[in-house]
Amino acid sequence: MPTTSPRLDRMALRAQFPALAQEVGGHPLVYLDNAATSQKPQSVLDALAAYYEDDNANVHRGIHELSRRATTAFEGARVKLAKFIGAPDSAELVWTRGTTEAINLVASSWGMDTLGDGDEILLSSLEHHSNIVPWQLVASRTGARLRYIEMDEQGRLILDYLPELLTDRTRLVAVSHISNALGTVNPIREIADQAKQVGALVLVDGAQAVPHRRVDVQELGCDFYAFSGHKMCGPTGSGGLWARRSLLESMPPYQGGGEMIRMVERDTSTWAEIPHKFEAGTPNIAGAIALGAAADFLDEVGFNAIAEHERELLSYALERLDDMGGINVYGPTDLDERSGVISFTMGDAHPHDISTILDSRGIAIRAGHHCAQLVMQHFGISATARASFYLYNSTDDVDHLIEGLASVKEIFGPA
Ligand code: 7TS
Repeated sequence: MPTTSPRLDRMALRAQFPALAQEVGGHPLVYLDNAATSQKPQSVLDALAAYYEDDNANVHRGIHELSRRATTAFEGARVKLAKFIGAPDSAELVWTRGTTEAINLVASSWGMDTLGDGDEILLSSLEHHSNIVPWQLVASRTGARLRYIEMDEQGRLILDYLPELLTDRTRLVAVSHISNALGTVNPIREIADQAKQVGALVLVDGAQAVPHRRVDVQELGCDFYAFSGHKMCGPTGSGGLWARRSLLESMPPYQGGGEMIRMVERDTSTWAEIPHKFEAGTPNIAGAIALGAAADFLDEVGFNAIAEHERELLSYALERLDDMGGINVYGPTDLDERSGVISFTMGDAHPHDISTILDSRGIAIRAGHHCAQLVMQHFGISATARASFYLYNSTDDVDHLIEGLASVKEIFGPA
């Protein structure tokens, strides 16, 4: 495996992830469930521990040393993450529990405030449920209508129909940057450019993109960008929403409580400046700080090296699966149009059985509908098995997967 970065020296890189060193059922762990969540490097674990061991205090309120330190680290992480995704201004980055909360924030605040009868929200049938259900909730309360960009037989969005789908009623286009169920990489800039022509806003679900490639929210031309920390080497319960300043300033608060007000009176209140207006209550301070450490870690490895490595793994795995035969891989065949996610089925073997057999060999993959039931419906299936790669995976991991699948084949017979 060529290494373009010393950090991508596989053994050295793996050694930084303590959870990868364990055995499962007497086998070395082969972790291929990275689209669900990534493992965490020691530097992120250290940042979490250091906050609780040394600086533990609430932010923005205490006039004492620990609170000052906690606030500096918390707001420093915001600046770091804003830069990480190309945001022009760190006040435009709202901390959330992850992608789901970020999208719900936009739906509840912007959606409930501005949408009305007959307005249209354009989604895609590739979406994770967290970029569908919040819009269904808003649509049912506002009278807005949901429409969908459909996908082709390879799970690529059919953009030929976009000009007809985008009308003067379209208020929002909400699409994923990369599909978690198929790995399809969507041409966001192209979609955003067309959406702008009818004056629609664009929300991008970046849960599967920010961990794997350099994201620049300005280059993408979107208005909202949501992401999760736990898929990018950061802690669970961390993540964010980026939105243009003018939008955040015009949106009403999402939740009410401490931290988000300027002044409270008996019947009314006024709001704090962005981003605090959207951050009611004590935030996930340790999570934000450790997410900053995750961003540092990924920057140090470098996205060119990460992307190149994942593409090599994807190409190697697809070749080996093809050689094996009897495996139906979903998603685009052109590697330029997909990321390191391989969703597949194998004849009569149920994806849950595949996953259970692999688990007995220490191999972690995911099986199910991947919170993307519209994708499953499109292909007329109820579930797939899904292996997903990250920077610490190796061709050895792929070899173990192939051996495991060979034993599935033995049990279920050829497809
Ligand atoms: N959007 C996409 C594209 C996702 O892949 C996920 C999580 C979410 C949104 C929700 O992110 P959360 O961090 O708020 O939960 N995807 C998966 C998955 O594929 N397997 O487990 C979680």
